[in-house]
Amino acid sequence: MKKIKKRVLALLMGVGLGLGAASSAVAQQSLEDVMKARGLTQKDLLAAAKTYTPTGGRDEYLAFSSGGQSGHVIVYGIPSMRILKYIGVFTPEPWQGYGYDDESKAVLAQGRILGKDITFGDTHHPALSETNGDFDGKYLFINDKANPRVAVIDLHDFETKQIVVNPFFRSEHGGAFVTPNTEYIMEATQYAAPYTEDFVPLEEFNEKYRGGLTYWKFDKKKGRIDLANSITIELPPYSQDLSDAGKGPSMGWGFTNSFCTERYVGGIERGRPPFEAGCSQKDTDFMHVTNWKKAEELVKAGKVKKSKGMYLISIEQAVKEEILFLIPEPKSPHGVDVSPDGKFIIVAGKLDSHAWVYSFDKIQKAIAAKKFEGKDAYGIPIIKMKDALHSQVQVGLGPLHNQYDAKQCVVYTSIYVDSKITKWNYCEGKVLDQINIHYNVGHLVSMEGETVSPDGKYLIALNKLSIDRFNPVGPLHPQNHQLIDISGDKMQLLYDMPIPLGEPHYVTAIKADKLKPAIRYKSGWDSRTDKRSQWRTRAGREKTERSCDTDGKCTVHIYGTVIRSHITPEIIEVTEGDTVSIHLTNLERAQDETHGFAMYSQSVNLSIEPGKTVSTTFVADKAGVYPYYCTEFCSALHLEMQGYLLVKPKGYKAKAGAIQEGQQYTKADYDKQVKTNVDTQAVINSVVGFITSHNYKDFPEVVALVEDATEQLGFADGAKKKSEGYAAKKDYQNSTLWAGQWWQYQVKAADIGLRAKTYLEEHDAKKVAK
Ligand code: RUQ
Ligand code: CUA
Repeated sequence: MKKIKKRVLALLMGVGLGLGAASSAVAQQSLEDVMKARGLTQKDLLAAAKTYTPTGGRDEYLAFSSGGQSGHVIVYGIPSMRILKYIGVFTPEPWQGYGYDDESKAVLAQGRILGKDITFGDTHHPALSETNGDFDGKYLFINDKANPRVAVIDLHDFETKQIVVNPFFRSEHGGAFVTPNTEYIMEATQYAAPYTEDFVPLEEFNEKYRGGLTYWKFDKKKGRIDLANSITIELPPYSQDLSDAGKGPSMGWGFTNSFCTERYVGGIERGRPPFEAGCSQKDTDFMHVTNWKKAEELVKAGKVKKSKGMYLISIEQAVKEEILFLIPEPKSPHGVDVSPDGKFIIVAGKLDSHAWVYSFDKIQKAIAAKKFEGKDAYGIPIIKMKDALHSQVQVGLGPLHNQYDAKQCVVYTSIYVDSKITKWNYCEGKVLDQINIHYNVGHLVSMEGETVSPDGKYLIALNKLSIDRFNPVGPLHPQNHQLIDISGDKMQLLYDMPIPLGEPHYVTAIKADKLKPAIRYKSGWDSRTDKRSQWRTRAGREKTERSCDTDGKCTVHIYGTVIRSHITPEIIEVTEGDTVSIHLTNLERAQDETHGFAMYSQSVNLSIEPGKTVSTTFVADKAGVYPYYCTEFCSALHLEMQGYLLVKPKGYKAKAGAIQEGQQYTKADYDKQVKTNVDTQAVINSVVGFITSHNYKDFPEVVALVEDATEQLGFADGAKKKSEGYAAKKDYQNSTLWAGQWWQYQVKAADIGLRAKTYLEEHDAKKVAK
């Protein structure tokens, strides 16, 4: 019994013991010893204490960062700055099976452009869904600058559900930004191009090239963008940049920056001065002010024509209907950020040292009085800067973006050239504090800083260069996100976090308790369409169906399942030339029991989380033997979670005879295995005794574990019956093998039971009377 207990425990513990000695040595050191050895100051310790998160601890905020050129989204915790997940969005991501299973391939295929697969994206601006101007924790949107696309990520499971391609644009930058109730997601062009797909010479730039602003309609019930009810407003060929949606008094309006309103076209090789020279001549560019509420009313009144599947409002119509205005803004501006109360819009001028505060009230007064300084070349009325400006504040050289604090009138502006962050008061127009950044800060993010009720607390600087901040890893450097404490009057730098995955332009951060992600899927779930999969399979219902069309082309559908620690089926037989479609359902209910599925030479790699059904389809075009296995270390017998795809040559005749087993078993073997099982059961019973003698029902985590363990014991019982059946027939080969399977289920149950026991011990569970 002792020996068995040891054996079970050893098996369950696997590797990873032996830390005891080292940790007790550390415990003997004093804090001063460590500070001395590592050269740390009191200030360092304070910063460490503000970010350090003890084992098992959770973060207060979650950050969703663009993954830049990786086309992914990076999720990390604040203040620990621990990376939690990369979400595959525009780029395949094998760990999640994204771009490898049929279901997610279909999502990526929505992003095809001009008939081509685009397997990368230049992700820039993540935006969280809002209700009444506050983050609601339901969806995340992100844009792709290189290929004008927007993706929808459902925060119920952190998976990408939809990609939409802008039918008019050839490039974009300013997206995604959401309106206060996620009515629309804003996406503006960057580099002007013709709205048609044909060739138009650059000589016709002013007449035929166009910018634009799309208000993508979001269907909250379906959780998807609705192209048919989306609205694009045609804009002049200025390089539109970032946007922001109005709120409170400015609800219904949108603001979009631009640069290169000179409409300059470079051409170094033609002897022309380059873009950068011609695009920075004028002292001011234009802020575009758009009225999306009114645009929506026009659509409802049937006044807007459809083009390429959505509503398109021409510049002419936009001017006539008074939904589009321009206001001069500092040359080559970047961020345009509406204040939490919706009364002000702060614009930072990249080539200027000022931040410019516009008053929405003044803008409205000018519009109402039809007080304009003139029109641009496309007939759009221009509001005089003086008539719209509240104040103009010197914040540093090269201001880019703004983020709001919980404190009234306080805003933080990233200062690119000076490598600083400036904290200032935009109501009174005075600078409050500055901090150095390493180096050349781009965006910055405060906690829920884009909403009607920013939380303040932390600020993260997203830096364009890291230079000497980390151990060198070759010419391509990691990115550097710097965490800053903004809870006091003075900003305090807490932490440098390297990001090794593309240039993360923008981050948005939400209070973690607003997110309610699922632990498992409903059984047989297709997570990409959010419906039960037509390929779902229940335990015991696994099957293979082969059908051939009249040309003799055959398709084999395998309805399979995965559960600790086997894949059903374990042997798949097909004929050379067959199309093979493997559909796997994870039968697990337990938390974190994901199984993988990888196969030799077919580029097949699936991630099957509890409840999920995924498929992979390929042509078995070469006869041969193709092992497959589970890629997640899911259990002690994970390595045995394996199988073979046998692709038989056409016309193959099976040889006579059964599979030769390497081992022959006797009654003695059977009895030995049964004894092991009986002893194991005693261990399980003692664990069960411990659990049930405590108030485990007060711990939902433990209740879930107990359910899982009970299920495993049910399977053990099934195997036990089979084993005993064969033993009764004196078939000791099969009885011993099934007794082994019975033991496997016991081991899994014991594993879960011990986890539950440990949990109860760590959480000081109380003894209860039975
Ligand atoms: S912007 S360059 Cu968000 Cu500063 Cu993309
Ligand atoms: Cu399932 Cu390893």
